Amino acid sequence: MAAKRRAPVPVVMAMAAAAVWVAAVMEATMAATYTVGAPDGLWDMQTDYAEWVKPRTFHPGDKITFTYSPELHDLVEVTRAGYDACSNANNISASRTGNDVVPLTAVGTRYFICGLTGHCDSGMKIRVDVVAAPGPGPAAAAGPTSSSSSAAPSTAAAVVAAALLLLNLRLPLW
Ligand SMILES: [Cu+2]
Repeated sequence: MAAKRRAPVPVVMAMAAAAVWVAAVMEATMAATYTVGAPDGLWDMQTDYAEWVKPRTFHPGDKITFTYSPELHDLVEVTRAGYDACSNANNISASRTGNDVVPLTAVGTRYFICGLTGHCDSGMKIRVDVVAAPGPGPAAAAGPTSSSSSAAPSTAAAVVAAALLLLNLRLPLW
């Protein structure tokens, strides 16, 4: 039945669109959003951020959200030097919405502090290492963390490949 070679063009296009849609959904579910400090804390004076980042692995495409009361805190992205010195004098960016979403766009280390006097010195500072997502193969399963974002591109590619295969065979999907 795979030899039935008369799928009308609209069906083929619908299937291609479905493949793209599936791939997009896969990508969306693979990229993770983390609320800084959650679930036990938030962006506050109590959370130990070194402990918070330890079991987590951040990849490009992930996002981190800083949730806090803007009356009490703010968010300043700083350089390594600013982080070490708790200084926001040469900040990279600053925001104070109380719900600041920061996309982790690339591999590298990001530094954030609270800019209010004394807060960074009291521990309100976080360093986030963004590392490349593992490639295809066993390495993806061997990681110590359970980050759901591993192997996103390769999985999405596999879905597209499978969808294209189905498309080629013209199996009756619906
Ligand atoms: Cu603060």
